[in-house]
Amino acid sequence: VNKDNIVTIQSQVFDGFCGNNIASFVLRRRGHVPKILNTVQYYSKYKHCGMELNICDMKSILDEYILDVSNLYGDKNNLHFLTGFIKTKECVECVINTILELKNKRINKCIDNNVTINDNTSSNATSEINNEEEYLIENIININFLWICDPVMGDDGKIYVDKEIVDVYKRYASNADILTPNQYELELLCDKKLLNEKDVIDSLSILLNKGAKIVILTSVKYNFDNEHLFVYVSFFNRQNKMICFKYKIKKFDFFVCGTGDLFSSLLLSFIIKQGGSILKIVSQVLNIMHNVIENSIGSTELHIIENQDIIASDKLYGTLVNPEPACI
Ligand code: PXL
Repeated sequence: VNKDNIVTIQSQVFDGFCGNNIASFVLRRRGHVPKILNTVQYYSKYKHCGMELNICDMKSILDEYILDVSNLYGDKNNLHFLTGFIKTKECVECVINTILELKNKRINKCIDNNVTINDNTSSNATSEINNEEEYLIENIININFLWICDPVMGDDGKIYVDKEIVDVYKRYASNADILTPNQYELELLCDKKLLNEKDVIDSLSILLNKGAKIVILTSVKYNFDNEHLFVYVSFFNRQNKMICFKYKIKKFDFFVCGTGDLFSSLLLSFIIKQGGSILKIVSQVLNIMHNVIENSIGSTELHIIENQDIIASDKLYGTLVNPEPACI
């Protein structure tokens, strides 16, 4: 039985690298055995011609998976979901319902069997918690059942999925353990332009208050700094205080879709294989991203295959960008 049960639900393209063409390679190259559901089969990320999985076909695959999960895998196996590009409202709803149904089943089973699950909502006021401990991913989310939701909707002011999906994510995305919006997606989720750090913190705080356990803004650029991008990681600590750190990243002249997909698949792998401080994990993911992007400059595609050894590695290449506290 495969203990490391990853399901990745994203787009597939004939030519190039985005969605599952990135996630399946990254996850497999890093030693995982993901189950792969392709939500669309397009020509490329630039030419969305081809086909979309219809709701009946998607439902029949996910229903079969739910049966297998309950019959074959039992309750001891970990379940990890990574969701990205889904084109239609019906399919997004189907995916979210499936994940939440499995999550509720798992929680009820744990209660029935009197198993203690990692309940991160109860704060232990008497214990002294140092900073190191409050950044441990195991203390923020339940690693045994994990949903990383990349609410893929668009980039740079342009939507590339059905517009009704915005409302679905507004209502349900905060059920995710980890949300990884880009700048435009966070603006859509919170109906707020991100012009400065206060706007970012306010928006992240809205999603955390709605129930998301960790929200990572995968990049934002400010008008007053043309040289850098900023990445933000936010969560509540056990005292229900919002923690927010930022990473200041050198901005490359490279605007190719797929960087978000590389981020989310690396993030999932590092969480499962390594765990520990979420701040360190994001530093490591950003270190790999930096190198892959730098080695892809001049191309219209991320050089995923050419950089496979960097992608597979747990080592650092070049300098690590350290997080600094954001001003809450
Ligand atoms: O990287 C997001 C993404 C995923 N899948 C498809 C895309 C894009 C962005 O353009 O076109 C098919």
